[in-house]
Amino acid sequence: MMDHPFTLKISPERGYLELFSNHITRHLSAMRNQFLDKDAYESILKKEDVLVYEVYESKRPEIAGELLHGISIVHPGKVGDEYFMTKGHFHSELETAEVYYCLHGQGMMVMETPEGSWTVEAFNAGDLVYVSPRWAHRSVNTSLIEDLIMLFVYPGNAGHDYRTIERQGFRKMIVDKDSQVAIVDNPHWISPEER
Ligand code: S6P
Ligand code: ZN
Repeated sequence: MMDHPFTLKISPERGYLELFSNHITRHLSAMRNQFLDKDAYESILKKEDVLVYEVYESKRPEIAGELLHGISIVHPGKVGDEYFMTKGHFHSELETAEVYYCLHGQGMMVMETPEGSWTVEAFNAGDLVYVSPRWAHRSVNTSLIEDLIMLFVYPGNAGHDYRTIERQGFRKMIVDKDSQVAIVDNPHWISPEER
């Protein structure tokens, strides 16, 4: 099958959404055990199952050669001291990269390799973050007021491995420490030696 090229309008006026064909919503209830502060998590959840982030995908075949793309929106907020963030994942096909372009807001990309190397990239609107092959990635909204809106592009055959991060966590967490954004160790992280 040969698809015809196409253009998508991406603009704040259109809510970034026009012609996107799949809408994924992740509420707090879908993020159990991802945030460190369990009491804060339960107490927010008791009041409301808040929408933490959403993704608008332009559906393409999930095969090598295609480029999957869409918009992710991480809403502002915290669970305890920890900023709202995505679940985060490795690509099942580990040797696949991803590009994120920040359209609005500010954030941090938390990344790590299966061997436990880690890095955190801070970015603002207009910045591009390149996630190299092999690096798990999680986007964190470090604003408590504005949405973090990103365009992402990655290979069609990448796939998602959420289970590894659900099990071992990310090594670093992004928290609000005395009204400053801070990178701290995750005390629950399971190191490669412990796995
Ligand atoms: C997919 C890409 C993004 C994320 C989105 C939500 O490879 O990295 O589209 O899916 O940022 O994050 P997550 O971790 O819930 O998939
Ligand atoms: Zn990805």
